[in-house]
Amino acid sequence: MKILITGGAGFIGSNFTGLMLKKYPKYKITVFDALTYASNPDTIIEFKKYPNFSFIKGDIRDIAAVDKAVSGKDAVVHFAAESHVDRSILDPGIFVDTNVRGTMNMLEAAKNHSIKKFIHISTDEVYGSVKKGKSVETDMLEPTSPYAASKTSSDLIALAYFKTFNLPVIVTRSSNNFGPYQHPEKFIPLFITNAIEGKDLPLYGDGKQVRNWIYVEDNCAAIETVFRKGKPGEVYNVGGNVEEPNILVAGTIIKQLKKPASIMKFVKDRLAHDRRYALSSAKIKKLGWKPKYTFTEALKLTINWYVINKNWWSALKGKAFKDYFKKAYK
Ligand code: NAD
Ligand code: TDX
Repeated sequence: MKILITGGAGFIGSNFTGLMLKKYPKYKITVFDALTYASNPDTIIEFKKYPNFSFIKGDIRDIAAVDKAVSGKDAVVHFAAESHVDRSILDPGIFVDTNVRGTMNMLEAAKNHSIKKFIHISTDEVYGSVKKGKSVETDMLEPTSPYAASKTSSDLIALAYFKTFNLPVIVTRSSNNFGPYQHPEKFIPLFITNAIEGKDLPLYGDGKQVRNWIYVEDNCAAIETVFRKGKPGEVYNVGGNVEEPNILVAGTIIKQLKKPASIMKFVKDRLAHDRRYALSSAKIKKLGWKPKYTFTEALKLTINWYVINKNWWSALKGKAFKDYFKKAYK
């Protein structure tokens, strides 16, 4: 089996690539990634020791590059995307180009090369803010941010390729991931690394927004389960087993790193900030998957990883990051 993984130099994609290389030494795994600001080339260095690994630097917006990479493969797992909500508020255009057009290029190449399995990685943000209960796969899609809207569009195009061309597309929609190799622009790694550096932790609004956190290893195990047992044309939610307000997560990080509570600072809220995400994972549980980690133990592992791997994340918090940060928080 030859598998193409897009976005394999990013957070979830690299964790998934690591899992597949270890679990399937006979599969040929190729990562296709543009190495944008969101990636760190150091992340994939250790993959180079696997004889079944190869890497292509390429952009999913480039039809010819995509076509060449997909040719000869059996399956595609498509993670590559612009993934940060705050950046989509500052610059929505690239979210449409990458997430919508880029995904469409992947689907078109997959159709032309008769790909046997196409896993499209989506998000709980497609459902929008959830007042009560939990989102199920058939709920109405009500995305809020340009990021979420671009992911919703790409979901629907992916499902259209199943319905129209019978391309064996499966969609996973996971909740907020955290764990090793996540870019420090995102909430949990930003707060951990700022606390380590003795900087303030910028909590948006009243800090009572709720996220349904999942450890990245659990999400990767879910994607692998769907890869083996998922049904073409179906959507699978993948939620963690905890719902936690941001302010409590921030408090736990501060406590574990033995920092003063005063570093937590309330700042202006994100525009159209979704109040709560909550997923029902009943459907994927029927395939035999369930999350292994509790939030408490996974957060501890994650904090320890960032303490030990300062070289990995400090490389991502240079001048370009500081310039972005100033624009995002002014
Ligand atoms: P990430 O930003 O860490 O990584 C994205 C990767 O895609 C990077 O390696 C980047 O270089 C690559 N990429 C970006 N644009 C590209 C392009 N035009 N061509 C080729 N490669 C490109 O993202 P992540 O957090 O790992 O998310 C991966 C996927 O999972 C995304 O589709 C995202 O929408 C989805 N998702 C993420 C979360 C989360 O909590 N992080 C939750 C649910 C779904
Ligand atoms: O500085 C911050 N302060 C803050 O209070 C940041 C960066 C975030 N927050 C809040 C906003 C959210 O309520 O923390 C929560 C989590 O924020 P993000 O890490 O930006 O995640 P979110 O917007 O929920 O989106 C994430 O989960 C769904 C991923 O970035 C998406 O790619 C995924 O689809």
